[in-house]
Amino acid sequence: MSMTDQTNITDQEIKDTFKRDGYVVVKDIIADHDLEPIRDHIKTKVDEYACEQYAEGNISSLYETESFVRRYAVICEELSTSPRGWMGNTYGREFYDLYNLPSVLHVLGIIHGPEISNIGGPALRTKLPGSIITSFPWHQDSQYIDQSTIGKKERHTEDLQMVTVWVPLVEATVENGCCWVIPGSHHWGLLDGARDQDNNVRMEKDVETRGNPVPIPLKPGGALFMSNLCVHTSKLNTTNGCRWSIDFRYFPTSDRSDLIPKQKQAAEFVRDKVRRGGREPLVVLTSGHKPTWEEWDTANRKLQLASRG
Ligand SMILES: O=C(O)CCC(=O)C(=O)O
Repeated sequence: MSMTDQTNITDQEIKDTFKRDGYVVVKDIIADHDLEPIRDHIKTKVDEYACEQYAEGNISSLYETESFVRRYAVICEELSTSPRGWMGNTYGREFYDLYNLPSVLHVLGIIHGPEISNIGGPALRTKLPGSIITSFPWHQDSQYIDQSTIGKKERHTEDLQMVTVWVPLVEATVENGCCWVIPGSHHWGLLDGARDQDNNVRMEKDVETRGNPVPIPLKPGGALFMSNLCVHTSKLNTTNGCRWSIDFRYFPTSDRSDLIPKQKQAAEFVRDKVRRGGREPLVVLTSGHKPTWEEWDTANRKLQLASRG
């Protein structure tokens, strides 16, 4: 299949752009009905949260008539809270389906090759109005994957190609805090940086003056595919609504035949870290057996049971 018809970018352009810039934006790649189950998941969680807070007398209204973009923001405003992470166990059939969307796998096949797995859990994000903690400082995703301890620098995945797929659930604009990237920065290698007390990674060098940052405003339906070494950030949301998005990651399955020993070791590091976190990496592209939802669900439940001892 060629992507040209739907997205106005050819397979060759996808390949060349990703190689040159360390990221590629593909518009109109995900149908709205494929995003709706994720939005429904969020709506359910926000509703549960509103009911809980209302029952405890912490908020004066359930804010049921507020829009998708506004409801959680209004609740958080009244609670005077602005959390870094977003509540909710982001796991279920709707996420399995998203990781396996044929159009997304098609692009991944072009830039990443065969035999890849999803890391098993997404980052479902809201950037609340004025939230500093979710205005993520410049970083490379490898830094988050590799460095689990505050202040400690670890290097595991510098030589492993991983791909982040960043997908807006509402229109992402400069005003509400879309992603920014530095084209070509994936050629800089894994840069020094460490997690700070707030859990966000801080880099040691001033990357803004080393490259030319560009914003990536994106409408729902589009996706930003980024290398794990692409330097990126997202800035302050200056609107009064939530910027909802989801991002999920892929890495080579550790038994892929073209991996050199240090890449295999890095793939095993990622696989084991994911498993310790209670998720089974999901093989999405393979010439072998591809797990069904039921098989993946069973594997995840077993891991969860084992971790409870
Ligand atoms: O969604 C955002 O605001 C930032 C996302 C990001 O930095 C990432 O996916 O690594």
